[in-house]
Amino acid sequence: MRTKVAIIGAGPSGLLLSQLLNLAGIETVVLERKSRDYVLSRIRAGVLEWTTVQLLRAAGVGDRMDREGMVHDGCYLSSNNNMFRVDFHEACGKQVMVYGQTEVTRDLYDAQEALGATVIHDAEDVALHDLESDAPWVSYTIGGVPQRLDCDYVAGCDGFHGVSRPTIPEGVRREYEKVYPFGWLGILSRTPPVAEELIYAAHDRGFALASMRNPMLSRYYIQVPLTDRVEDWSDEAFWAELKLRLPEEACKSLITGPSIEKSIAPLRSFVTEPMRWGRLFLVGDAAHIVPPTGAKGLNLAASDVFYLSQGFKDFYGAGDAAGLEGYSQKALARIWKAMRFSWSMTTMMHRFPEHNAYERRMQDTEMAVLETSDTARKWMAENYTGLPY
Ligand code: RFL
Ligand code: PHB
Repeated sequence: MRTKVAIIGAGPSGLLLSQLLNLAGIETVVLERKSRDYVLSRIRAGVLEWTTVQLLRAAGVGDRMDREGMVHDGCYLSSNNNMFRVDFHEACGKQVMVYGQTEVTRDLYDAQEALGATVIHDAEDVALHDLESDAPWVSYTIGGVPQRLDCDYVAGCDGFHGVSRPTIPEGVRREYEKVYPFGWLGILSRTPPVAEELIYAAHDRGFALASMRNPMLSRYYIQVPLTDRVEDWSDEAFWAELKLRLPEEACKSLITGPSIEKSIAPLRSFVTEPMRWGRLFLVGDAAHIVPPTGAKGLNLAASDVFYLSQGFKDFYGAGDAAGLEGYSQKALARIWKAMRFSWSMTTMMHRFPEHNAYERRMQDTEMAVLETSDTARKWMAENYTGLPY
């Protein structure tokens, strides 16, 4: 088989890239290790920057998002029971869309099917070859039978644990990493959200987040030690701990119910440079990971896809390779700013086992600065709603 761009991974990065390229008449083949049902069972991001919203509309997958998604003009922050609101619209004239990653992925699958794009599931043993030549190719197996895909370029959209990044030789790859000494225990429950907007709560017992998917589906997280296991947390224990951390005012309207999903995610900041090697481009979580506190992971995947799809359009449309040449540098400039925002929100709002009384006071004071300074809230609002492409 032969195609122009071989795309490894059918997460949001891979499917959105494939969608934009196919719309522009550039042929792709997506190779995904898991089944479609498995991909669609993953519960992840919930907040879309406005630039992501516009990109999804441009990709022809905005209709259901515009009908069912919830536009939020602000969010609440709380510091040990003192809750205040950051009004994004007032601070920077922008807003975000609350619409689950699972729904974005489902919409992309449907749109890919309508376009007749090729997405191959259950592709195992994917390996990338001759990436420094003019004729790269990908080998894989389906049900144990070897397959070969020849292409012009490879887009590594295969997430943090994929094969694309490790294909870049160690001497070329530079990696920057910070692992945080805690994780997020998250649950999904068929209950109305506790508030009309998200609540990010810093508390002496640890961080908590109240989020949502729709008016009858809530998503809550609490910070837990890395040694905790999901089995250690009954639903009752989760709700009890959440109530202790969310502001009392909000807890009055908290409705609890059985969890329909429960999982623990470790928190990490990670960047690899460069994001291009020969004919391989890294996109999304394959190249970088942010802690979820800033809601940036999926949105960074979208901005990478934007830059790379523009590069391919210029190259195949007008023979102009400048966009492809400049992809890594352009994408990384935006990524590092989102890294800084995600790190600073995480550092301000979580309890670190190694922190002393001075460092705790600094965290409280940072929250107080956000509460009282228009300038600080403007900075947060600009970053949270998304920096321009
Ligand atoms: P994905 O989604 O990991 O998809 C990669 C795909 O590649 C496949 N794959 C392979 N395929 C073939 N061969 C191989 N060898 C392969 N290895 C892997 C995988 O099966 C998979 O289908 O990466 P992608 O597309 O770059 O998308 C990134 C986003 O999923 C991620 O950044 C976000 O979910 C992060 N994130 C959030 N981002 C936001 O913007 N806003 C949020 O509110 C937000 N909340 C979150 C999050 C991530 C979380 N977790 C669980 C890490 C909340 C959580 C709890
Ligand atoms: C979510 O709804 O899953 C979510 C929302 C905001 C975040 C992280 C996760 O910062």
